[in-house]
Amino acid sequence: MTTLALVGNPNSGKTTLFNTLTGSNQHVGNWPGVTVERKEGQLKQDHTYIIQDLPGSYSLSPYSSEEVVTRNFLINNRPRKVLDVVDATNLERNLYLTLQVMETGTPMVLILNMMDLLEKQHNRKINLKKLAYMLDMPVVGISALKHNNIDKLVDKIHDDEKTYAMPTYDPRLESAIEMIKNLIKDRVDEDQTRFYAIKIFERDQDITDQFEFSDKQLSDIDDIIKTAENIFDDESDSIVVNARYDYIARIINMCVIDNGDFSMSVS
Ligand code: GDP
Ligand code: K
Ligand code: MG
Repeated sequence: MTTLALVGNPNSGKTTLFNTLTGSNQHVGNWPGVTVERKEGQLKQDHTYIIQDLPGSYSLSPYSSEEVVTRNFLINNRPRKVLDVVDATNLERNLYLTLQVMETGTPMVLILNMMDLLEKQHNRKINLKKLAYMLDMPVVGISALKHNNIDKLVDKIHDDEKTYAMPTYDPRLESAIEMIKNLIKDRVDEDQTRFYAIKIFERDQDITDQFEFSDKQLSDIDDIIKTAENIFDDESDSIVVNARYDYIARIINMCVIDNGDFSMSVS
């Protein structure tokens, strides 16, 4: 059995896609300890694939039960691939979660859903090839509602999973992440080191506690974080938020064409 995790912002169309991919082969329950619905099902076209519909999330920070369930599943259950469902009409906002999923090192397929709606917005186009190139991962545009391009998505599900280049942020932030990575590198899987290092940098208490660091280590980590906070004149979690949005802005700049921009540039 191969587990695939459906991840995305609320209302990106995850459940619609889940129903399309699994048909009636579904099992619905609850996640242990929380009143968050748990849904899994077999891929209609190939029953060796189990699809887990994870709760809608905007981030992998412990702000809500939904986000905690989603992040624990990605980190602890290690699905073979993440099917990241993104609302194509809201690309900037949705990519914020995409970047965080990338930080976990899980192989991914980026699914731009709601392409039927995007196509009606004549002023905006997304270059999917460029997006795939920049994110270094498979990208497919679909409409879960209209069942467009589902066969293409199923092909990508069957492709061998691949790693991708990690998004990199401001070099001054990268050096802090690197120092924290060095402190934990023998204790976590290599592909998950970046996720853990960023969470520790953000002062995520749950994750930091898991490591049971010595007082000396905690004070070294605190020095690393405070040095970065002085350089950026900002709180560490907000440094990371800004770094992700800067990265997304660069991607949008390269991959999205707004007709408004076009008419300005020829005038
Ligand atoms: P979830 O919160 O991510 O599970 O999102 P849902 O699957 O519940 O979808 C949210 C809303 O978007 C529903 O009204 C769906 O019918 C609609 N929707 C989902 N996929 C598409 C799509 O590809 N095109 C359009 N036009 N609407 C969609
Ligand atoms: K919903
Ligand atoms: Mg849903």
